[in-house]
Order: sequence, then C-alpha cells, then structure tokens
Amino acid sequence: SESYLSLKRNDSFKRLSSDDIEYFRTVLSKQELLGSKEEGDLDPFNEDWMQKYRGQASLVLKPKTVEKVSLILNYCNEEKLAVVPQGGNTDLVGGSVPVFDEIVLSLSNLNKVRSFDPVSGIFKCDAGVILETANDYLVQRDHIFPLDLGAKGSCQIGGVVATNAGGQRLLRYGSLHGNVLGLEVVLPDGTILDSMHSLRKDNTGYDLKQLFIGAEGTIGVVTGVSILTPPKPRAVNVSFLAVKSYEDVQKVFVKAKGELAEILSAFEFMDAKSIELTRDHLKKDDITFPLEDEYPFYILLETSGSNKEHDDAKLEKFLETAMESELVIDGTMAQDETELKNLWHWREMIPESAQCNGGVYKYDVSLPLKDLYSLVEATNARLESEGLIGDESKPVIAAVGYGHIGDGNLHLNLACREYNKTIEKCLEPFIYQFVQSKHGSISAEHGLGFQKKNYIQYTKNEVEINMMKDIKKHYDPYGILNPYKYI
Ligand code: FAD
Ligand code: 2HG
Ligand code: ZN
Repeated sequence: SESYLSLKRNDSFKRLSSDDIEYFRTVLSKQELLGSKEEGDLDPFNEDWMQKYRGQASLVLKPKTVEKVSLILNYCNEEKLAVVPQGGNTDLVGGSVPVFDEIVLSLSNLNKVRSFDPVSGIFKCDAGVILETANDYLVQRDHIFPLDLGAKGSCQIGGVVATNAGGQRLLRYGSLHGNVLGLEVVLPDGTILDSMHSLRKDNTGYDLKQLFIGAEGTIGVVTGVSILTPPKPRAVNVSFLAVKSYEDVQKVFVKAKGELAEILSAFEFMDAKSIELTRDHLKKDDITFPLEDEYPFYILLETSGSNKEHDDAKLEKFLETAMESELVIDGTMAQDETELKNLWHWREMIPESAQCNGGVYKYDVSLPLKDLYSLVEATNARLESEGLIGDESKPVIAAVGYGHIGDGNLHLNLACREYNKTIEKCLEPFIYQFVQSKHGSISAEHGLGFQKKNYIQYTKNEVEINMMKDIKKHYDPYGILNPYKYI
C-alpha cells in the first residue's frame, strides 16, 4: 500500500532464517505454525480489515499455551526478530498487521474460558476467546460481557483489551480500564507477568495492568484476562428515532439522560449520509429500512433494566413527550428480539457500508459534544473546495458522521472509490488540527496503530510522549514488539 512507501525497514531486526524456523518447529506443533503455502494461506494475517495496510510476513505462529508464547518471545528478543501480536485482525488503524516481514503471533489458538464466578460476576479467559463466544457463554449464565461492538464475531478479548475498545455499552458499563480486574501478559523478553487478580479493590502500588490496556501490543502480549461482568438485563428495548438537526440530537440525549436515567444503555447517532450508504449496501440483503422517510439525523437508543413493564412505561412516556414537542419527528420501537437485532444492524453495518466501495478513510475522534458534528461539516466543505467530492468522477463518494454520542465519540468515515494520497493529504493533518483546536482526542477508541503514529502530538504533550517512550524502551529495549507503530 502507498502508506508504506516512505518508510524503510529497520535493519536492526534480523531477517528470518531457516534456523529460526527450525527452532519454532521444535517448540510448536503443525497446527501452531504456518510458514509455507502448504501450511496455510498467510494473506488473511498480512492484510487488514479495510484492505488498506498490507505486510509481508512469511511466518505466522499460533501457540496453544502461554508457556509457548513465552518461549517464542524470549527467542525473538534474543535474536532481534520483530513480532506483531494479532487477535481477530479487526483493527481499524493498521495496528494488527505487519508493516514489513515481522512474524505474526496470533492468539487464536489460546481460546479457552478459564473460570466464571456467578456470585461476583468475575470471568476469566484466554486472550484468544472471541468476544461473541465470551458473551454467549456469559448469557447462558445470566450475565453479559460489559463491552459490545460490531466486530464481535471476529475480535478477541485480548484484542479488545490491547486496543481498549469502547463500543456501544461504554455509556452504561464504563471502559475496560474500570472493568478489567487482572491480566496475564508475556513481556518482550518472555517473562510471564501473572496479574490475573479477582479483586475490585487493590491499592498495593502501581496498577500495572492498566499499562497494557490500550498498549496495542507494544510492550507485552496479553494472554489472559480477568474481568467483571454485569448481570444480563431482564428487559432490553431499542428505538430508532429521527430528528431534524444535530442540535436536536443533543437535546434528545439530555432528555434521555434525565428521563431514562439508570436504564439508558446506548445512545448512538447517525447522519443521513451514513444511512444512505448503508441502504445502498444492504439493498442486496433485502432488509427494509425501519422508517418510511429519510431524515437529517437518526438516533439509536437502547434501555436495559430489570423490569419490563417499568422500562416500557418509562420509554413510552419519553417517546410520547419527545414526539409531542416535535423534538423527535419519526421513530419506531422494536417489538421483539428480531426487530431489536434489525435496528442494531442498521447502526452496526455503517463501517462495512463505508468500506465496501474501494477505499475508506476513518477518523475516530473525541470532541466536546457541541462541536462534534462540525468536524463532518468542515471536512465536507474542504473536500468540496478541493474538488474531491461531488459527482461520480470524484474520488470521494461521501463523508459521513456517526458514533457514540454518549461518549462524545465521532466516527467520520470517507467512503472512497480508491485509496488515494490526494484525499489523505487533504485530510491530514487538517482533521487532527481541527481536533486539537477543540481540545479533543485524535483517537477516541481505535488507537494509534500505524495510521496515527505520527500525529500523537496533536493530543498528548511532550512530557507525556517522553514518558510513553521511556516505558516502551524499558520493557522492549530492542523494539521487537509491534514496530513502526504507536509512538
Ligand atoms: P486485532 O485487530 O487483531 O489487534 C488490534 C491491536 O491489538 C493490534 O495492535 C494488535 O497488535 C494488538 N493485539 C491484538 N491481540 C493482542 C494481544 N492478545 N496482546 C497484545 N496485543 C494484541 N472498536 C471500538 O473501540 N469500538 C467499536 O465500536 C468498534 N467497532 C468495530 C466494528 C467493526 C465492524 C470493526 C471491523 C472494528 C471495530 N472496532 C471497534 C475496532 C476495534 O479495535 C476492534 O474491533 C477490536 O478491539 C480489536 O480486536 P481484535 O481481536 O480484532 O484485535
Ligand atoms: C463503530 O462504532 C466502530 O461502529 C467502527 O467503532 C467505526 O468504522 C468506524 O469508523
Ligand atoms: Zn465506535
């Protein structure tokens, strides 16, 4: 991909030799090593979800035990072989694939549930357990995973911890920095850090696990996670609403916080163009859009509580008054589980709908709520003035805005006909400067990865960046873990 052209391979890293592969074969079984065409297709490990970043790894290691992860890293550290930890490879900032010939260390084979305590709700599992599998396991035990996101069918618990993923439940259950109680991590030199605690309170010194939550695999490989899970709500309602302006999205949010209060569990917004793209993409599946007309903005609102009658009454009253005052101009409420899933589908399919036309540029930012949508407007204006958007001859199809209003997190997506340096130059650093001017963050939840490694200074100051560099140098002196990314 073009993004890599200006970068040179770091030649302090050794190139993989037949002796190295020989060593890995002594540690790993046939199912745990892919090093040739006969052993498996390496493309899915080299290419990211957006088909934007592509590496050239010729070796993928899929250890089944923590001890094997430790042996692999110890060897790579001694030999200066660079490594990319990989979970479900759903990362959206180019962090999960190699840039050059780094070895891919996939956690997919480390995929067992370790324990669940129904009294405390504490769940422990290997890093490679898929998020949906973990949630299904917990639902059977009357609990849920405190995090949900569109990539749940592929992303892994280790991956969501490594990116500190946010998702749709953060508004209700808070971030992984609060929910994760312990981690097991293999450090770059192979040391196993067993910090799989089950304590909600533990003030004995630095909270070490926090270092690895959101570290994107740069200072250790997460192999086990201990996390607090909430009880499964007995009543869940979802409504899909239309409003006439972004101003009204904010007003509905304030009203929802006040009137739905403790049962509000998600508040997502989408602009008209996000839904237009999704309607185009979903045409093939023959799914009907839940509202009859098109509107400037949509809201997906979810409540979760313990008493269906009570929640229904609260939500109905809320919707009635919102419609009476013409704050909400159209809307629908799911009547059963299928309708509920369908409404969520319209929200969760936006990323794929923005990606499926040849290229996508994604900006995942935190902004003060009052300024959040103005970034979408400013970006559209800039693309128009540069002649990059408008009709079918232009490279950008649409610049759309959606996201997690409850968390002040905007997703600005540019659906494009191709990946194109002119588009990228038009947007970067323009978008990062805009975010800095509003004291926002250039990465709300997807991380820095490869895409944003040169832009961290738009959000973090010099002292902060130097401390991060010190930490990286301390734990990974040879820089073998996920190089060319993060800082
Ligand atoms: P990968 O993509 O494989 O890796 C992510 C990063 O973590 C990489 O840097 C990798 O090197 C590192 N890594 C992976 N596993 C480990 C490990 N065990 N130890 C150390 N490092 C590791 N994100 C959100 O925050 N909110 C959303 O709502 C959301 N929705 C999404 C919807 C879709 C359709 C898609 C495609 C992505 C979405 N994401 C979202 C992006 C999100 O970051 C990932 O879905 C998820 O957190 C990554 O998990 P993964 O297992 O796929 O990790
Ligand atoms: C979401 O909220 C994800 O759907 C993905 O974080 C956002 O693709 C994106 O930009
Ligand atoms: Zn998101």
